Amino acid sequence: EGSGRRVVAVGAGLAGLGAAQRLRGHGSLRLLEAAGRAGGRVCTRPFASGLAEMGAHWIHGPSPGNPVFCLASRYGLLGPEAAREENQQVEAGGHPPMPSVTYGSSGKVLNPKAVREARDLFYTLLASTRAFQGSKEPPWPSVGQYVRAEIARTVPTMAGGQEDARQLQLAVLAACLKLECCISGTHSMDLVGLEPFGEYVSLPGLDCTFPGGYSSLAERLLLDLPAGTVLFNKPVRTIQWQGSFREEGDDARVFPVRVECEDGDFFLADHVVITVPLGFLKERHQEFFQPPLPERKAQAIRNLGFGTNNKIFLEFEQPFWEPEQQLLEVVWEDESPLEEPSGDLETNWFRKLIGFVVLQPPEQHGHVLCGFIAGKESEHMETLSDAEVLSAMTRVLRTMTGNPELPPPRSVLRSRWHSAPYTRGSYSYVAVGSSGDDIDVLAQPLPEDPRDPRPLQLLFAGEATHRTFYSTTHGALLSGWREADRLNQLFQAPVPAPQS
Ligand code: 6YU
Repeated sequence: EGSGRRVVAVGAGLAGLGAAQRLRGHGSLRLLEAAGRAGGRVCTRPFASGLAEMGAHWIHGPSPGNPVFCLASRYGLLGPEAAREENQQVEAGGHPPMPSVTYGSSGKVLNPKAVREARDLFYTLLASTRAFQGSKEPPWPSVGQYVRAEIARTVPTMAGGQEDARQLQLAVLAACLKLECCISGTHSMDLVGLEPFGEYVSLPGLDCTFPGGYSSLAERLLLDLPAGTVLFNKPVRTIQWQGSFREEGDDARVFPVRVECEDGDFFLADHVVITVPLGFLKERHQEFFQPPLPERKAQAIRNLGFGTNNKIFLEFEQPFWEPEQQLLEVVWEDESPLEEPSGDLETNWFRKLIGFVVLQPPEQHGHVLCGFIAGKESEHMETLSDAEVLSAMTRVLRTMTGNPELPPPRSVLRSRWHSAPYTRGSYSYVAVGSSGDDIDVLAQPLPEDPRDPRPLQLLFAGEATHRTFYSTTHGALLSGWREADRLNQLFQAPVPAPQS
């Protein structure tokens, strides 16, 4: 029986909420959350006349194998489109097609055929990275180096050898690499390991959004928990483990773990489920755990990648785009993946922006574009004022549309995931020098010895602990369920007779 076991979970994102959902009814559970709300990187805010997703945007691969899709459907949180059988069968391989227009920095819309040709080449190259999964000797350490080497090989025959057309293809390929940086949440694809890249699994289904906001899922999960389970504004400062802690006035029970909050409050526990983001762990793991984590675990935290992808929402009085367009892409026509990008963040940061998704439907959202920008440029953007971001975006759009009078957006809202002290970035990737094994090491509970008389003191969940679905909401949810199941199994196991 699990009754009497005390469990603390740290972090009320989808991993923490998922764990809490499955632990209901077993022992006593407290969920400590640093912020004043649940959801973590699922974060919907009001903007313009509708909603803005500051974090997770889509259900990636909404189909029966996706637990976020299943839960959201069960709770009735999705629109009729998402529920359609045909939508659940689309194999988009993580790059769903959207009606789009591609603007060039010369102020003209680029020839869709030329753009498609370059993009097809890029996705063929990206798909070919799968061949290196498990390879002992991949030709290059990173996805970026591999893709660029392959591009260099095709340059002589590219666009029939016509110089102008070739330059355009290269510029589009440079834009494709930036988009991939957003998808992987990294500064450069040169940081993303080639061999492990193919381990990430994309599920079938045409990516969909939550009409009432992604946060409606977190709120629904919260609602199902017994009142008082979650304590908000309770950042945890340290987790002491392998200890012998007693509650004042109760000498009978001894707990191996003591969780101390920044406000001095503390909680004694048998088990702690840790769901804080990898970015937080990277920065704080040394002081956060006492004693510190075993070297293997610390190494995995250092090895795995955690970068930044941010969004910039712009509200316009009137749309300058056509109603059917869902994606406005930008291409800097003087760029090439074969040349070093200009390293000057302050003057050129906005060149990393890949373009804008049009929020649909306009009747709900107003005329709103959502820009995406990854990497160091994105982190630099976080340090600027709203007015500076708005004016840079206005300049980009005027350049791209060739209309120097294009009215500036009426308002701006952006995410700042790198500066967020309890996140420190957007999501994880498998960096050069790490592998899927590091994800499994990160996910291993502690103490390591399975015969330890006080097992499962520290359990690790969160998107970065899911080997094939890292960087997603379904990866996060599944990781929370996984650790709850681990505990539930322990609680159901017969208690061994005390040894004399
Ligand atoms: C998805 C999508 N999406 C965009 C952007 C971001 C993310 N993701 P949480 O952080 O949620 O919870 C931890 C909690 O812990 C948190 O509340 C903290 O406050 C708290 N905490 C921390 N420290 C604490 C302390 N000391 N004490 C107490 N509490 C503490 N995922 O499925 N679809 O469209 C996007 C996107 C801008 C930032 C996303 C998307 C990622 C998800 O948001 C994220 O994985 C989960 O929400 C994390 O949940 P969690 O519980 O683990 O942590 C090949 C290959 C490539 C691989 N990548 C391809 C996939 C593409 C990923 N997609 C991203 C795209 C977008 C647009």
